[in-house]
Amino acid sequence: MRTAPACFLLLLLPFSARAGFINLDLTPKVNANLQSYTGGASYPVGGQTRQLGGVPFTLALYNSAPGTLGAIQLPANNTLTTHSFAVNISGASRVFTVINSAWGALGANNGKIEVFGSAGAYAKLDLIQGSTIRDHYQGVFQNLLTNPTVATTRFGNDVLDRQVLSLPAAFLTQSIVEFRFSGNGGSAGGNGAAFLAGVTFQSCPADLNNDGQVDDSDFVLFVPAYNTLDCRDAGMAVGCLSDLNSDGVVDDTDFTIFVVAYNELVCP
Ligand SMILES: [Ca+2]
Ligand SMILES: [Ca+2]
Repeated sequence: MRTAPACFLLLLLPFSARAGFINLDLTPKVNANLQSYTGGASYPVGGQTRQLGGVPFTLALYNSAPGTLGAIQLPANNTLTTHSFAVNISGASRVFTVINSAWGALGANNGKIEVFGSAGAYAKLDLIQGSTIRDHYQGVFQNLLTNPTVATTRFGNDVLDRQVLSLPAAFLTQSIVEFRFSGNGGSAGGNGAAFLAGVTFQSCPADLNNDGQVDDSDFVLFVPAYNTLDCRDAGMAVGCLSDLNSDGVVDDTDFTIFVVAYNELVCP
């Protein structure tokens, strides 16, 4: 609580604060090089951590080769394909992904991401063309994207779209033990085959400046987002991370979540 003396908090913080963002390394399952895709030479290369839609992601290399950008590409063969990662992440509130597709047709369901808790907690995000994902190259196939929680970063004529999955409260007391990316790749050149280029888990989302506590420094970041309201507004901070419940607007619901974390002060 905020009534603790400052000297006590100074002693406490180094031992209780934790990293807000935890990056998943996709390298073991990378099977494609996005640099070789249409327009893909404009993409950043792997082997670095890069901010996309306000969130840091660890970008992978393809076959450890310099100048590549690794991704996990679902095949375009109408066969359900599943990529699973065993993880151990406690206290997560949100999962961010970087997903686009090769090709795409409006409305097609190209798969899903799922997270599984240590005691049965579960959450998923469907990968629907026009809502949460689209073709990576802007100009052909399906380029529409309507979900206000998806944040786009442009690289020439290509994009990387960052999705967010808000987790139910059960994940605050259960560890995430598995992350899963799966889908039916559709037909070659047709409905769309999704690829995954980044995964980042987040705890303590109200810690907007990512320093391990929720205080006035975060409040001054929250207020302009609250006043802007709509995540699609050009004046909104990149990634709209103040939208704590991931519904596309920063409103009283988010403020209520923020206040609870502010009163706790130190991230759990
Ligand atoms: Ca903070
Ligand atoms: Ca919201």
